[in-house]
Amino acid sequence: MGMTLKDRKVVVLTGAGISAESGVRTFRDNDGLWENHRIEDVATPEAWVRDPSLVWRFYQARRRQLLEVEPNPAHFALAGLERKCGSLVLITQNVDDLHERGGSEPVIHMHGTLRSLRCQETGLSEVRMDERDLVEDFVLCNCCAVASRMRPDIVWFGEIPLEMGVIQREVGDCEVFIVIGSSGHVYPAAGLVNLANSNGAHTILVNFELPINSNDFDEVHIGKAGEILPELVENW
Ligand code: BV8
Repeated sequence: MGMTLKDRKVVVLTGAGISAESGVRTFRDNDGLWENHRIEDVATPEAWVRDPSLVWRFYQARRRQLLEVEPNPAHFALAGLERKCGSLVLITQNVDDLHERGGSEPVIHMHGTLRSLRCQETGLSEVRMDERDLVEDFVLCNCCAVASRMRPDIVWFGEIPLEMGVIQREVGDCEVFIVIGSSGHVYPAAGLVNLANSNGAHTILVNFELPINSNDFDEVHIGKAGEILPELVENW
């Protein structure tokens, strides 16, 4: 079964599926709806201008949920894999902090993070997870003379993902590229497997079901990440 990852240069990309067993909803649960809104319609700069309180409610609910969820065996298995490989770069599309809490360090959050908020005037991000930061009202920045409304520190649809330079360099230069828990719908994340293939990397997918880009992978393991990843990591 495949190569051992010892002494290999490994890049891992995770999606919502790796946090599913922690109780964090994936984007495709409930057909990708939240309060009957398509998430693509709520997670956009236009929605933030059009109906800021709707968008704020969506993110405050998910930020508050961070206080109630725990990493699952898949997060811990990944932290264990870091110790086995020559080098491991972890990139996530997820905005929760479960990789960090599962022992992974550092984590590249290409779509931002729920724990921090961003000042719209200065662009400064700050972790804001105290009770007073998790309320229905908007939260104001500490960095401007006249405090301004902070926005979720999230890459919305239509916005440019973070750290794309680092990501393209690492994916373009790795020996093994592993995708865990992603439906392969959202670009540019979903296209990274093609970059890995073009540089001759061995590409592995771990997912609950066959995603639309499953043909792009050399090796596919279907199952719940919390159940099958620990065993896969044992054998890697
Ligand atoms: C960009 C933060 C240009 C939000 C996210 C029209 C206008 C503007 C843009 C576009 C457009 N049409 C298309 C685009 C591009 C767009 C895009 O791809 N849209 C899609 C909908 C078609 N992309 C963008 O806008 C991106 N920006 O293109 O800028 C650019 C690009 C490159 C360089 C320069 C400029 C920005 C995209 C980022 C959007 N923000 N997140 C938030 O979290 O609130 S994306 C968001 O959705 C998540 O972060 C995640 O990335 C994505 C959902 O994907 P998944 O993680 O895969 O989750 P999903 O639920 O879909 O799948 C879960 C999978 O897990 C399933 O397969 C399931 O079977 C599996 N699973 C479930 N349980 C388990 C499991 N697997 C294992 N174990 C389990 N237990």
